[in-house]
Amino acid sequence: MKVAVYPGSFDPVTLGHLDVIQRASAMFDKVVVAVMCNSAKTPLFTLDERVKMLRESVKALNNVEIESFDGLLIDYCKKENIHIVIRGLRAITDFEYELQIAQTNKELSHNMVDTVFLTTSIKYSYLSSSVVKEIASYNGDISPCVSDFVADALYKKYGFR
Ligand code: COD
Repeated sequence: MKVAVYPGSFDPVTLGHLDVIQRASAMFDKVVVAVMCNSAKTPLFTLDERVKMLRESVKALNNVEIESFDGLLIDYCKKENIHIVIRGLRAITDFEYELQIAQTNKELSHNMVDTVFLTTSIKYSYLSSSVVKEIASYNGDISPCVSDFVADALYKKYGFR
């Protein structure tokens, strides 16, 4: 069985992330979406909230599971016996960061973990969780960027609901 993990902060999950999850779920027997900690970012949503939003988002996809992990990605991969990591690429600016993570994970795992990159769908190429949070914090329209329940949660966080 071909299993892949799609790790990220998902703070919160956007339609860009969901597009990658849908496409990956058609390529692999099982996709585990792992909500992880990125030490460079301070999350708006708790781990629990991010997991719940993702579970709600992927409930129609039978071969997708949502998990969370506090630690190194390669330790999660080792624990779950997963050898493929999925990451998304939007622009050249993503590339340097993503390549560094991919090579680090490959080295740290002694070549046991490889990364597969899915390029963004053009309509979501501008989308990031940070952009969505910025728009929501000014009560702007985020309906083209996230699901309705994620939009609700964002407006609540910023005191607009
Ligand atoms: N279209 C396509 N892809 C997208 C889009 C979009 N619109 N938006 C985001 N993506 C991609 C991103 O490029 C990324 O590949 C993925 O979706 C997740 O994005 P984020 O922003 O939610 O997640 P990140 O980049 O903050 O996740 C980083 C991790 C948490 C995975 C990383 O920090 C990590 O592995 N942490 C655990 C500790 C560890 O193992 N560190 C060692 C690695 S150096």
